[in-house]
Amino acid sequence: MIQTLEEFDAYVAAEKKIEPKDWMPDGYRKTLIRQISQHAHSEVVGMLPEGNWITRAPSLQRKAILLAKVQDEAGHGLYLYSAAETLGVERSDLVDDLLSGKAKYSSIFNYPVLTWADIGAIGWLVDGAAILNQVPLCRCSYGPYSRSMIRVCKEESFHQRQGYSIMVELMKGNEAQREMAQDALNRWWWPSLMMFGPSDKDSEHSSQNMKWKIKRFTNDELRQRMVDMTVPQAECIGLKMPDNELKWNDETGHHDFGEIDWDEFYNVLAGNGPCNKERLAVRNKAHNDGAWVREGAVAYAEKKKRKRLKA
Ligand code: BYC
Repeated sequence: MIQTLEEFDAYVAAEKKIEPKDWMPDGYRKTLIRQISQHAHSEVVGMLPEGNWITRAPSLQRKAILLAKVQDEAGHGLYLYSAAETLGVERSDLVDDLLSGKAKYSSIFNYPVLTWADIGAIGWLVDGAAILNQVPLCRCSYGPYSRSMIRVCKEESFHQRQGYSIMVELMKGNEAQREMAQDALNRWWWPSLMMFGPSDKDSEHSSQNMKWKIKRFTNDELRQRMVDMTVPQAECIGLKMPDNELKWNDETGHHDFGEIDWDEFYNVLAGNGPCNKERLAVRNKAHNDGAWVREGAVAYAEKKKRKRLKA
């Protein structure tokens, strides 16, 4: 068991995992609680935009797939809240911070889902971005977080494929369907790039979190990967990226791309995106409506405890 800063540093340097009972710097604990809880909230709020489309999926098969995907997100939220709890916080406090609007969750879930093609774009782009961000987190220095990411990434990979497959189908369809797919890409592309966080020069946590091996790549490195990975996928099915400055750069071996609208990003983070208020209102209602389930679970646990004590 790690007991000193020297041992902690040596473990991190040797790529060994830090476990809940190990000694760790306060800042390490704090940043992990912040990141893991924000991540958990994102999974939970992420169910809302897609959940709205379960009843409107165009076929039984698409409905079953979407239902499974949304359930997966709930599971991801649960693993992540559990991982956060290993750091000494209560899940109910984390949830309270989400419900009151104090805690952050991913900016991406504050945009409206207007058509079925948006469900395709979300799977393809949002889950695509999630995979790029989360695969390196499987190697994060904190054991419980890194292990929870393994299963999450496997499931995200299926989510990404289901999204791309919706886009492929729409692009094989009639003109109206192709326009719907293009319109969804136009609206989701820039917000998806914002998912990776502020540019490196403005990212306050990156440098320390890289030293602690929580983060393995910077926000801009992962964003560049997203662009390089997605552009050929769009071209392959006849979609045009909504960025006039996008072009391949032979010298760097990457795509150059346009500037993100950072005012929009910070505005969404400040709670003023198109759907921030609606998302929190729906989440609060779901929490209040579910009070009886929590009360029932607590009563049952107490009954079992009483029985155990009697025996
Ligand atoms: N949205 O110093 P920085 C999913 C905040 S779930 C909102 O670069 P860091 C999915 C950041 O938290 C997707 N806030 O921070 C689910 C920090 O705020 P505080 C979620 C953002 O931590 C369902 C401040 O800006 N994924 O994919 O080094 C269905 C400064 O940023 C955002 C995760 O949570 C944003 N986009 O890097 C489908 C992955 N970006 O706390 C899909 C885990 C930044 O100082 N998280 N902020 O007030 C991470 O990898 C990192 O936390 C981030 C940010 C890359 C997001």
